[in-house]
Amino acid sequence: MPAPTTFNATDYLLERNLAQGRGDRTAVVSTSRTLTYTELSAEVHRVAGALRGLGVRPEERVMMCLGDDLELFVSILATMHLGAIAVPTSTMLTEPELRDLVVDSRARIMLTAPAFTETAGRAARSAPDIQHVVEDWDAFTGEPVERSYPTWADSPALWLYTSGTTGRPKAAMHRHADIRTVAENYGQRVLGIGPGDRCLSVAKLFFAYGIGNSMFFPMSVGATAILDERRPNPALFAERVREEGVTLFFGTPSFWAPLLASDVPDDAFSTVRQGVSAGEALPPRLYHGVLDRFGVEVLDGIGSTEMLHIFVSNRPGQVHPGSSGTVVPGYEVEIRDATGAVIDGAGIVGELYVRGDSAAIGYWCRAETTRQVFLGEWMQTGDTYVRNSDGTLSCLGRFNDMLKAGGIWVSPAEVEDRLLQHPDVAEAVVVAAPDADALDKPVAVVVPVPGRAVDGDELIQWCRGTLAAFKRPRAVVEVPELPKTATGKIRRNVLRDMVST
Ligand code: 3SK
Repeated sequence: MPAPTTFNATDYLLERNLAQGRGDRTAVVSTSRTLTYTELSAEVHRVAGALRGLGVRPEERVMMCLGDDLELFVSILATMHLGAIAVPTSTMLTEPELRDLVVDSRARIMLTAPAFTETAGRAARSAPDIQHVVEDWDAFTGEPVERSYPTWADSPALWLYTSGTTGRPKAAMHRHADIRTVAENYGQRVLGIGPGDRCLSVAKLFFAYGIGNSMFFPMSVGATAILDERRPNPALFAERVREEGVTLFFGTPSFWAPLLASDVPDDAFSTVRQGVSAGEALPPRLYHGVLDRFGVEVLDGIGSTEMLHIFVSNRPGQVHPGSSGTVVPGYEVEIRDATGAVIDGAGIVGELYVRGDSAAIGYWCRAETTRQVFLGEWMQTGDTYVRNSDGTLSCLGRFNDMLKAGGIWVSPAEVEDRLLQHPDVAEAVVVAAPDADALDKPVAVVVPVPGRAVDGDELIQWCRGTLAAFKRPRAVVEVPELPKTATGKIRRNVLRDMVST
């Protein structure tokens, strides 16, 4: 039997740049420090030593809850360098939400920071398998590990938790090879990224979209990543674009909409050669607004955590507003009807399926869900799509009930559970409704307990108590009863129409 191919993603992203004479180039600029590729390599080896000091072994999960700064950037690379699995998690979750992930992953180590003591620190300390919680980064050091572990292309490298198409968060498991695949397919072949590019992303490193934008794409060609751990406020990010001479800017519709409503100067993005948008469909109004006012052409595309990055995208100079564009090199897509038959023609609505080499190997400990989503080489996206007569593809929403708010999956069931814990609520349903910018946000439709009335603001506050802010309903609509089918199923489409008008 031939030996598997040895391939380590940290070698590809980091050491290859040193070997190819790019060691003096700037690899990463955070709000606190700037590192060349040579300096970054030394940091990665040092943190790998610290991890080894904690007994980290190849293929063991190392969980991280950190903002977009050097500690997180270096930790991800150091973990993969050791052959272990990097598990960056959202910094937006509450303690119970994070605890579920820590327990699910069975990680022994949590890398975090004092800013997250109340969430990640507490979540980790109460999880049965955790043995080390690292918060003091000055003390976290060790004998440098110079040589990477000889992982195979198929070895697990990165887990990303997603609510995805089926509610309960689950870890999509990615291989070392997937990282090179997305860097080449989208970063290089679609964006044409080169060593002179300077990348800034509003999506953070714990998202698939963010880690591609801020790590895989720039490092795959010796370019520069600009990190910013702050919330993506238009004025702050526009300032950063100008200060750092950003050339590739990765946004989401939830960023472009407030940017257009802000008084950011019209020349603020003059260094940007290309804008990118993902997370949810970019309304044409936002595309034209950003182009007309800031002179930035924004490429809308669709990706998924399961495919690691974008697999359908518009192309530079050939944008079809209101569409996700065409399939990215290295992928194939099909639109299928409810029986699974492939729809060939234009104008017929169906569900989008994709195949390509960056597909996750499955979800950690979710055999049934894995079998439902990964069908041989194909992955069922859960998105409703239509092929336009010019060959481009347009997204029409979700095939099931999951919704996306600000580009992040929200499970209605999770929010409904919380609402139902309130003593005044008898029944609750959460659906997506477009806001003033035509971007979906969760809205709760509730039936009060007989004899009681609900207070919308109080219910929203109630949700804030245990749910991450992006999941909270933005509005509450009180109804005397819910529309149901003859078999008692809630007619969510009726409620969606009701709150959307
Ligand atoms: O939501 C998307 O479109 C997306 C894009 C790139 C990577 C990951 C995701 C979820």
